[in-house]
Amino acid sequence: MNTQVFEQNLQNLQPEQHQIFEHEIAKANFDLNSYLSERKNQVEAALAQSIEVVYPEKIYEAMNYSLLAGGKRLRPILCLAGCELAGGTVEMAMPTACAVEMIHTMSLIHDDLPAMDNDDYRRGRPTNHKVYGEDIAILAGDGLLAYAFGFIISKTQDVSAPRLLPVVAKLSYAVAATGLVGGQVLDLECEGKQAIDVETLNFIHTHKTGALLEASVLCGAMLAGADDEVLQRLSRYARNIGLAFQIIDDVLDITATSEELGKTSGKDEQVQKATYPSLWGIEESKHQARRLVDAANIELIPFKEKSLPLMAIAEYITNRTH
Ligand code: GRG
Repeated sequence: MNTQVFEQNLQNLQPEQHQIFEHEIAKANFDLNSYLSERKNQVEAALAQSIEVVYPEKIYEAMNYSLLAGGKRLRPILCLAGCELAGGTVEMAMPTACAVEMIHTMSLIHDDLPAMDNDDYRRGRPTNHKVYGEDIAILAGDGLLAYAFGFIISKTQDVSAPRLLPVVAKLSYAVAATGLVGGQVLDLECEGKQAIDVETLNFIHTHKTGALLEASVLCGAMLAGADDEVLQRLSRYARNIGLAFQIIDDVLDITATSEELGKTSGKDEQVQKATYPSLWGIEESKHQARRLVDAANIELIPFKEKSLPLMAIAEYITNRTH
């Protein structure tokens, strides 16, 4: 790859010139599909070994039922990519990558419960409570959440304790009322209200969806000892892709089938939920997502060719079909 041309082109980038990113990624011969499938396989292998089924078997089976049900594994892949960009290794970040997927999975289990979104279908299978009952599904979520933090601390190698502690704290605040839980509460409060403004919608999704995506990238980079300048760039990158991810999620809820999504499509319309397409329409929503991805990628320019995986993941977020 001609790094100099890459750098010059990207330095002059205007937010609307997303073709330049696509062009540079293609020119660098970066094969996103191979990258994603390789990382996904590594994550699947690590997750498959992460929870041993012991007595009382039922709870471990319920945890593994949802954890090992597939999914895009976007958050763990972001964590590994954040670590590699900052000079670390996949091995160093894998326990944290598994932990973010455990936390994400528990949030899906709880989100699907009758008291929340009340859904029967997730990751192409009946939801956890449909198989194990509500009591066990709640406990499976609790079990995954608590286990995730211990897993980072006990399984991470080649990272000093002073470097590991802030990673655990960052992840904790991303999940707490300061992050995912807070976003979910506001989401519940806004249920049935179509007339919410874009600031409220942004608050919900920067917390409910964005906080864990951001923590995934940042925790990966923190494990590798990234400095503040790098972390701030990655934070802005992640906030932008987090919102773009949610906008596309809202669009796909309208345009994709349940089979494609592996979860019930058309749910937002059914429960009269305020979404980005309900505020802006589908085409403008896609345009806004595109702008956010461009803004995200601009943050990565100083990292030159090291930025290619994160840039390509950002492109994938707007082009995805499920
Ligand atoms: C975290 C303590 C704690 C409680 C949970 C229920 C709840 C509080 C929060 C809801 C969080 C939630 C479900 C956010 C939606 C995020 C989102 C867009 C999920 C879909 O993610 P994908 O598309 O799914 O990455 P896959 O299946 O591919 O992993």
